[in-house]
Amino acid sequence: MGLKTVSGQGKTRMAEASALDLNGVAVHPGYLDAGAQAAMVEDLRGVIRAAPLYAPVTPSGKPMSVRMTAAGRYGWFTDRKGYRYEERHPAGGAWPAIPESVLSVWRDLVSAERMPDCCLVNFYAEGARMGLHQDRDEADFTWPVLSISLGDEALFRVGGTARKDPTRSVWLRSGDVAVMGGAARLAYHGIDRVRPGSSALLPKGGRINLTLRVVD
Ligand SMILES: O=C(O)CCC(=O)C(=O)O
Repeated sequence: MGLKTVSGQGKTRMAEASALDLNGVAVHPGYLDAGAQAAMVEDLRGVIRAAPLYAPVTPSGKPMSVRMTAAGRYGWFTDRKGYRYEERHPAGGAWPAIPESVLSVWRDLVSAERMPDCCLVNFYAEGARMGLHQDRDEADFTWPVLSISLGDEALFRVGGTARKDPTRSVWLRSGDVAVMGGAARLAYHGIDRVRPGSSALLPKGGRINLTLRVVD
């Protein structure tokens, strides 16, 4: 597989020229090199300082195993009142801006015309997972969802647009980027498990997933 060099932020990333196709989801293995991953984590420390990770609860009252925060105009949010986008962190402040290092991945792989409104930050400690679901709280499904993996490896499962459709899985590694667009925009997807200690990117271990979405 050939490699192409992508520049952005004055840094150089190596991106594989062709993506893997997982039920229509384009997975770009090794999209961010080690330097770009470390720089992005540094930017995310600023996001988390301004908008600390919190423990979300589903509408049925079940605690989610991931911890969450967000950057951008909106944060995706869940509590007993339902799934929705909120303009403020639960502590009351506006969400911080989406770091340029993150926006540059969106620009490279999705669009330079329209930036995402929300960068959801999911943190997976050991044992955290995310059940099979569709991303459908946005107004316009013509915009893809872009997802960046940092830290420990995670088993990513993707099905079709019906819950019963057959699924396929791939291990997402630190620096991988997945784009869910076209027919796969509404594909069911989830994280079955994380492999603890599989990456040294985060000093205390774990996995960060960034999910970028156009909301309205
Ligand atoms: O952690 C991941 O890779 C997927 C996250 C996800 O599916 C979501 O936030 O909707």
